[in-house]
Amino acid sequence: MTTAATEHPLVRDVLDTLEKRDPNQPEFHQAVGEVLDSLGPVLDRHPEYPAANIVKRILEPERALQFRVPWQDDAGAVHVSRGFRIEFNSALGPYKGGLRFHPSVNMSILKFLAFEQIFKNALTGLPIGGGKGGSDFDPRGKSASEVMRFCQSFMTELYRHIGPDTDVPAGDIGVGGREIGYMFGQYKRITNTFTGVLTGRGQDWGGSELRPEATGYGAVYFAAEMLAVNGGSLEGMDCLVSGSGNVAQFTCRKLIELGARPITLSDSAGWIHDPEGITEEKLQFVMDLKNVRRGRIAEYCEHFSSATWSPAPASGKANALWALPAQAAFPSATQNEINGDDAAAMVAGGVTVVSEGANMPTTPQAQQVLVDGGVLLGPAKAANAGGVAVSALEMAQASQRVPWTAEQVDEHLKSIMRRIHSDCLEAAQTYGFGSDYRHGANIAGFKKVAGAMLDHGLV
Ligand code: NDP
Ligand code: 2IT
Repeated sequence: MTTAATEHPLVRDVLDTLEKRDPNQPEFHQAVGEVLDSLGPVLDRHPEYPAANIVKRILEPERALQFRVPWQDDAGAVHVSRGFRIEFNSALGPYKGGLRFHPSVNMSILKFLAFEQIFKNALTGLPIGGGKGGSDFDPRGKSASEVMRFCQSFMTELYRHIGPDTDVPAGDIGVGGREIGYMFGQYKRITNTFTGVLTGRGQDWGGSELRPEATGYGAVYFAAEMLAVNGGSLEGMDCLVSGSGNVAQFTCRKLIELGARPITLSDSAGWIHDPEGITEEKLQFVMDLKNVRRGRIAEYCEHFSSATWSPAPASGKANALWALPAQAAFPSATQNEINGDDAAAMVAGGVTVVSEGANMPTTPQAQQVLVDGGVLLGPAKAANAGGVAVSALEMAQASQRVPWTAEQVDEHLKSIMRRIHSDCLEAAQTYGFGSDYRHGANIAGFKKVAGAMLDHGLV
């Protein structure tokens, strides 16, 4: 990216060094570029940050672990997957962030996710540092016992690096309640402790009410906040939703509750368009399909004749899902799922608000097209922070050994999303970025972390 901000001499130097040192980490460079793009005016106004070399320090993970995960399939064949945990920054609290199990997982993807997590977690206002981990293990097509053996082997190494006051993983792509259960069981067995070491636990064994719902609900609350500032609301809007996993499902549920109409869902094989709208009844079908039977979203069309299915485009190509006429969009699948062409199609199709449920779903080009097109763009580190925020509330409940009601958690979630929204807007305005939430999120998150790093001295 070459904007005025990345031309700040310090920022340019940092980016050049990063690209030379880690040439094979494009997703990490992209995530770093996005944050640095906002920091020019901050560094000019706060000489204490350059003086302490905060930018270079913040780009280096405190610890990046990679380990071997051997496991056996049901036929007895031996496999070896790679396990990772990036403990990126603990200035604000224990490392906190999800685990992703997907064949694409590598150091670059996990470093981008862990880096984003630092600022997202700072925005929640709760005491959590930034981390991320996972494996290139592919859960698709594996039996429950294969998944269990894999999770146990993964935790047999990971357990020594984590702890309720050290590093608290949770779910992400390919890791939901089932996997958290298997990993928690193994951690408990090895350490003989029952603690809040993982979040997203089952509600009978320490999990918070509304943690499964929190990311999707939070992304919808954030969109509602952005619209409210401009006198609008989600009611009556047709909404494009991608993905069909945890985030997409609960995004749909909250949209339906608020009187909006989700009309699309997708998975790695393709996407469905239901112009009559995805209702709560249809969503129940999707939840059973995806969470229990673990099938493809194409099956939706066999049950609901109003819908059509289209195959996923080749990697990097435009996705016609984003070209459908609609007023709001909630990308909730994966990184870089919206490119510049998709963004142009969204603007042409009438989209006025985008709330990023997935992490880094829009390329830098797409973001620029959306912002230039007058679209309200809620960046991932703000818009999807509801999930990790409720994870931090789960940690609080684990420390208290007292569960909260769903109403209490929802009230906290709503007020956290409202405050993140206003903090982003205020930071953007203070540093000359108008109402650009991307810059606001980066600046508000960065300043909290940088301030704590200064307070802690050179560590
Ligand atoms: P799930 O595993 O529950 O669902 C992921 C969905 O995205 C599935 O529909 C999956 O399709 C699809 N998908 C995954 N990878 C790809 C790909 N490479 N190409 C196309 N489709 C893909 O994960 P979540 O819903 O938890 O996560 C979705 C996004 O939200 C991720 O970016 C994650 O980092 C982010 N996020 C999640 C949070 C959480 O609390 N879970 C919190 C904040 C952000 P298929 O079914 O075919 O695999
Ligand atoms: O990207 C994310 O914020 C998550 N996957 C949730 C992390 C968490 O610790 O709940």
